[in-house]
Amino acid sequence: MKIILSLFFTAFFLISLAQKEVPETSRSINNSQAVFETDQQLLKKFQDMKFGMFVHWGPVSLKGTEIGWSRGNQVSIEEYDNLYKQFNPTKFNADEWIKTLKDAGMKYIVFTTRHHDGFSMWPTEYSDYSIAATPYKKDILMELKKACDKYGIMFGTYYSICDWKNLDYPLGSPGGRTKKETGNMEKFIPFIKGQTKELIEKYNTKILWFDGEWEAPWTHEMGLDFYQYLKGLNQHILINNRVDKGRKGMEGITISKEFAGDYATPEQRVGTYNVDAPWESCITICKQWAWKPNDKMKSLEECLFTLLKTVGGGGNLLLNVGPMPDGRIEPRQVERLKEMGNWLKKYGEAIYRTVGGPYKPNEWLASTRKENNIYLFLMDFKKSEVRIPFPSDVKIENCKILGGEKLVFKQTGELLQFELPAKQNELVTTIEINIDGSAEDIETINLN
Ligand code: JFZ
Repeated sequence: MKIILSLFFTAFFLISLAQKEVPETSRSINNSQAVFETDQQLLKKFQDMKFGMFVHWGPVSLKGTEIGWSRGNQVSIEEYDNLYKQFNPTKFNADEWIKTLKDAGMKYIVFTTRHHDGFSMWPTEYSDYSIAATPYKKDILMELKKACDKYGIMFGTYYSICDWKNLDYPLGSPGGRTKKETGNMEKFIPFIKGQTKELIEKYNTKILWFDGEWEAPWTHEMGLDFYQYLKGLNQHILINNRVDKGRKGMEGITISKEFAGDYATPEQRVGTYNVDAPWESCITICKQWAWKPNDKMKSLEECLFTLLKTVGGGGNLLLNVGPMPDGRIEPRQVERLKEMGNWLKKYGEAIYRTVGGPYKPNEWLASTRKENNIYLFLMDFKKSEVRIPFPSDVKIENCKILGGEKLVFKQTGELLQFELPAKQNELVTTIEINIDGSAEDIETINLN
């Protein structure tokens, strides 16, 4: 008996040792000053979520013009900076927003806490230019955070490094094209460090979505220092690649491991296929980031195909809404999001917790994979037969319409063929292919 027990404890000890020794594999950046670690467990959870809600909101919604950018452009600086005195979104209901988010099949939120216009949407200790000074007064950010906690939604915050109103930030409106004599980054950096510390410690944000890093006053050294400062406050947060200077224009792809940031952020476009590095496309449901009356809204087809091409390319989609000045999300935007959610209720298993590929997305096909399954999304597909390349050394065991009938397929050499039943009356035909082996081992396949 003693021998059995000692064997058991030895085995248990060795297993636990092995578990302990498995390094927390981190994509880290070795820089002369420091090593930057990404919480891989949190990153995987974020990537598995695939679909989030971006929210651009502030007193500028009273004008229906673009947040930050319309200051000193369509709206005079004087008028823009006094809008907060009328900002009273009495119909704001955080639970309603988060229910809309969940009904869309979204799993996380990124909310603009302070955009380039310098207005803070929470009662920050570091500025009087905040929600506390409005007729509304209430802490919108805390209400959102509590609603996220209540409904199991990951809470994330957008924060602009540039601040075209703050006298300590060297550039001003319109669009950062003017210079302030009062500019002093040595005073400005403690301000943004103090504010972001509040977002981490008081609101427990899990995502710090930076922006406004592209201007000259913000340097690579400042970006590295800021990233390290923030991770020093909480190692278990994700910080995008706009904290530093690694974003290549609107591409958003972190160019190398030289720059800080846990994931890349292509903007207003589906990111380039990449299943080896984390990325998220941020795209507006309308044209403008902030609310605009009668703005052109994307069709369900465009929204759905954007999601499929993004996830099929290995990324997340952060789809943006701009709430109205009364605090509601426009009913037509709510409806579009609900339509997205209805599709995801039926086919979400082919989206969540998958990996992009193996086919690089094109105009009519996107794909994902999980365990021994490959999912194909045929977008607006008019033909009755599918003929695509397929690795001859991977054995297909089954092929079916996801949630529907089995398909007769033929796998000959490097070719897979199957007939589709009579025209599906859906925008997307979703196919599940079961294979013998792990679908993630399949090399990327280019469809010309
Ligand atoms: C930025 C913001 O300016 C924009 O308002 C929104 O918040 C988006 C998510 O992020 O978009 C940019 C960033 C940089 C440029 C243009 C738009 N640029 O350098 O021209």
